[in-house]
Amino acid sequence: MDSKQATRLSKFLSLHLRHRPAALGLILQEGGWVNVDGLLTACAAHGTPISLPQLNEIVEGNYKKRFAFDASGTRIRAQQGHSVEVDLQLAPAVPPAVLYHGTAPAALPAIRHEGLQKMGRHHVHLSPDAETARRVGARRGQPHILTVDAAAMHAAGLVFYESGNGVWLVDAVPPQYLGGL
Ligand code: HQG
Repeated sequence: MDSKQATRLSKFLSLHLRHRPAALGLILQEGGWVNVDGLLTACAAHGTPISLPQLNEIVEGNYKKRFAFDASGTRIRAQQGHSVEVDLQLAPAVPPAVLYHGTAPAALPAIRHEGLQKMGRHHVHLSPDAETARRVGARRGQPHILTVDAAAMHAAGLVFYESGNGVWLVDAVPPQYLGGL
């Protein structure tokens, strides 16, 4: 599979495992899981056949680890980024002292005012290093990098989760915890 096809199939899977499972006739199980067999059958039935080796390649080859199999390998889910109501059953975790968020300069006035909000997602997504944050922010043009005083937030009782792929998730980041505004 060439990288163009891998990207196309990965986007197709993201769309359905995060946002529109019903469009493939799928219902996400608790934790966001679907059966691999059912997923591949549904993809084929909807005009986008994906073989099991291709699926393995997408899951393993994706540098962001967007998708994960369960321990038995019979189920798959998106690790984060859902818009459908789903409980990913993530355990609260102690964050690194400092986390990073890459955003667009145009968003800064609103962020100064109300902090980071989850917008269309279930959580605010934070990166463990500035380089990753830069890549996330670059999706919207010239990125602006904010630092997040995660240690202080954690000490104040705000709850963090770590998705399976190294993204840190939190409900909101009030402006007083942001650096670089
Ligand atoms: C901004 C991709 C105005 C926020 C990436 C961001 C990441 C505000 C945008 C993952 C705001 C939301 C998440 C406020 C936040 N006022 N704008 N108060 N608070 N924003 O895409 O963090 O490809 O929902 O800065 O790589 O950019 O999906 O979040 O610019 O890991 O796997 O509102 O999405 O991963 O944008 O990206 P998003 P994000 P995937």
